Amino acid sequence: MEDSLKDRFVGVLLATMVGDAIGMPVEGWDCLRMAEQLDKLRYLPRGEQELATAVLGLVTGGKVEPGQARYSDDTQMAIGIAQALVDDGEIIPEHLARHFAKNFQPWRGYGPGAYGVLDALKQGRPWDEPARQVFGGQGSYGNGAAMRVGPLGAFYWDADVAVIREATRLSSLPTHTHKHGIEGAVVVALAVAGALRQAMAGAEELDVAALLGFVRSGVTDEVYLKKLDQVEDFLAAEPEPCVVAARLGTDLAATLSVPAALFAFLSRWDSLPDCLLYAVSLGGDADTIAAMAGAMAGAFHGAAAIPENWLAALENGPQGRDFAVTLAGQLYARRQGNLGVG
Ligand code: F2R
Ligand code: MG
Repeated sequence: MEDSLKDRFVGVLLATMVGDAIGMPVEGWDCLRMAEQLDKLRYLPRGEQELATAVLGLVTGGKVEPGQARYSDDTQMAIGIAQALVDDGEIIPEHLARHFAKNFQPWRGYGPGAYGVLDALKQGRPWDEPARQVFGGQGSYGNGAAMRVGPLGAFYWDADVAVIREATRLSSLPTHTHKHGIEGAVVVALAVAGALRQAMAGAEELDVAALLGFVRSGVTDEVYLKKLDQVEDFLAAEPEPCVVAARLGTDLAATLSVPAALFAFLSRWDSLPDCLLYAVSLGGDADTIAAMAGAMAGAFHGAAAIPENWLAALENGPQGRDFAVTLAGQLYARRQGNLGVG
């Protein structure tokens, strides 16, 4: 029982990293281009592809040399959340901001708003100023708060919905203060927690309707509620991937990428690799959609479901794959300690 929970904490962080790494080289490709290229790549010998050969090899089932798949800002920030929870046992935004700033490697592909915020934090600005001031004082509605929240969903897997909402809100504030940026993170955190709940209750098959209901129970924003309705309709109708992409969105905005990640998980929950490949195939913000779907699938299946060649391909230097496994183990221990059983 405890091993299974720990494996799912590890699964959340590692599948975030894998989804991020396989989607990153094709981030920004539209869905039709993805379909065309993936189809071509399937028949090309490895080494002939122009772009991101090694990592696309993962997507197309090829062999990839160890350590070649690099992660981006999505995983770097998820690491920051896990570290903050390990340190504090709760989200203290000021401390979380410090972790984000300490980990910040500008070349990891941050969104422009987040880049400026983290740069300002690194220079010592008060933790809550830059995020409030960005985008003319509106705050960011990008998916940056959602893409990183998987470890928080795991940590609060059996908490009340209101507790998950509040912890998620606090985790968004150092970079994302717009209500759509925050609510997107709430959707992902609830999906991760709900998936983990079902798995720990012994479910071998995901109860898709129950998971959607659980997420809906914690969402208040009308835009997201409408998107959840659309996700439900698509689950029944199973349109072509590029129709899903066009209707749900695959953009950097949270409202236009979180629903696609949820759909990828709910429609492909029975196989973690299929779920991630489908998420990438939607195109657009592929790394982030796959990172979010990965967190959900990792919560349900655990790290054991990640193909070995995908794990082997992940970068493994400082804060790489092995570090993530250790960190997720610490997050699990911290959570068990909080419960007085660890
Ligand atoms: N930065 C990237 N990808 C760069 C683009 C790659 C490719 N060439 C492509 O075309 O897709 N990826 C990383 O950024 C995303 C996470 O972003 P985050 O942390 O939310 O950043 P930011 O800058 O705050 O928001 C993202 C964009 O959303 C728009 N936006 C947000 N709030 C806005 C507001 N209030 N008003 C107007 N626009 C707003 C802006 O365009 C922001 O740049 C992930 O995909 C990660 O992988
Ligand atoms: Mg992205």
